[in-house]
Amino acid sequence: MNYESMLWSFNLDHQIQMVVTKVLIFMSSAVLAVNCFPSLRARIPNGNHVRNPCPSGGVWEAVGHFDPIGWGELNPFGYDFQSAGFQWTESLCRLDSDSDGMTNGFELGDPTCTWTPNSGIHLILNATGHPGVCEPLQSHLCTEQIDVCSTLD
Ligand SMILES: [Ca+2]
Repeated sequence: MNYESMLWSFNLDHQIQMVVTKVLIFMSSAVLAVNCFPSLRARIPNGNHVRNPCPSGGVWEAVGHFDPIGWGELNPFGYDFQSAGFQWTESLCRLDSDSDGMTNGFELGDPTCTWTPNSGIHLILNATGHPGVCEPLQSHLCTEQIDVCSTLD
């Protein structure tokens, strides 16, 4: 192999490495963008205890996502939480992200919007609903929205 072909081979290898590196970086970013971060649950009241209102039941682990385990698209609460810098703010608390007539704070057991992650305030109220899924599912407000449960069951 002469010098010129070695150089060409090196350049091709280098270019392939650069493409592979860019693809890996892009894929990592995409995964981070759509996957939930379990630590975010501690930033909202009752973040580990939001029940799944769909027939499949259980706990909705990723409250800000349409998928209960956290992959994929953010739900309306997820977008509002993101807009709030992933912090439980009074304005986020007073929003009704899923347009079901109940504030996010009411649904997450903080109706007075006084809870903060580090305040030591222990909620005495349980989450009453899901701030990103319109409930009750069969109410007139919800039947006009995306049927979240149909994608799960
Ligand atoms: Ca609501």
